[in-house]
Amino acid sequence: MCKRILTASRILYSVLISLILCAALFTAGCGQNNVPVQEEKLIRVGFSQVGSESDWRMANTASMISALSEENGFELIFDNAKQRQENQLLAIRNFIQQDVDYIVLAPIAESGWDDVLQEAKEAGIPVIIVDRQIAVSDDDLYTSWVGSNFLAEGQRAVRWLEGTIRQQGRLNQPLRILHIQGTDGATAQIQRTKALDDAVRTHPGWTIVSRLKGEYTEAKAYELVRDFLATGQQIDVIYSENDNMSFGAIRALEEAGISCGTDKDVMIISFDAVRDALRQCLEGRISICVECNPLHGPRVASLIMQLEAGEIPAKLTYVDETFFSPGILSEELINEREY
Ligand code: GZL
Ligand code: ZN
Repeated sequence: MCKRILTASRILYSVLISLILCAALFTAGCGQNNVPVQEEKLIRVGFSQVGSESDWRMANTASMISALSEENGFELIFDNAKQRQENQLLAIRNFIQQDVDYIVLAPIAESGWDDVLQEAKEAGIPVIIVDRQIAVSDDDLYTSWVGSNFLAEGQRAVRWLEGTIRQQGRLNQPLRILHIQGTDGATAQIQRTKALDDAVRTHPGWTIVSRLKGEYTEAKAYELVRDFLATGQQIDVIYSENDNMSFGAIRALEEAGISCGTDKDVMIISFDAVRDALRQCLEGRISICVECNPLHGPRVASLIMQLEAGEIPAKLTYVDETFFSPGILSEELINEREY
């Protein structure tokens, strides 16, 4: 009898233990109020980038990737459009298909976005624009924009040019300008060009000898400037709408035996102020580097966190920028910069 009681109680005991163990295992994965602990939900962001045409663009991409990282709470889906708008439209439609939480667009040009942004709006996906701006029929098609005041950049450049020409005592002499433009229809191209056109209009002696479409790339600018110089036309200034095109122009000028610098044959005005351009400026080949800040990642991340918290962010956020000329620059200043 006793043996039987012993066995029965042993069975009861082991059933009890296994029940307690099961309960413990089951509750282990649960929070206080017995709700399954959710995996930390990542914020899914689709980012359509213009391409990788310039040092500036690479720095912009690096800034976005490091800010929209998993440890910062994001799942980033990145698309490089290789400088073709149709690839950006495709990327945005893919992001809508994947039902991302946010779309970030660095638009190659200002026009052509109404339809695809209407589709994003109908899908309930907020769109943040970075860098260049978009011209849309309804500003509600995007939530916020972060970027540069490109007109102010251009005005900084022409004000510096006027001051330098005055110092050289040649303000009322003819000034022959070679204008190398960025991608047609990009806000940076439109507004940097407007600043130059306004300055030429107010300085009778200034003329634009030729406008070259350099697409923001070194290779294209080199080709166009080399062919221009072969015509034998004389110039005093190159107004180059980004540093990579300036690098191409410098290569073509030096091949043609033309010196670059403020007191040399040709003065070069350049935009972006990436590290290699600052080096060329310190060495005197570029006369002024007008800064264009590519580090939009942290601003975009904080915009998204504001939206996540139900706040309404500013519609437009301009980044801070300055300019550099040889006198201001030093090796240590250049080494401290992030791009
Ligand atoms: C400016 C940006 C331009 C840079 C170029 O914010 O759109 O595009 O000036 C880049 O270097 O290619
Ligand atoms: Zn539970």
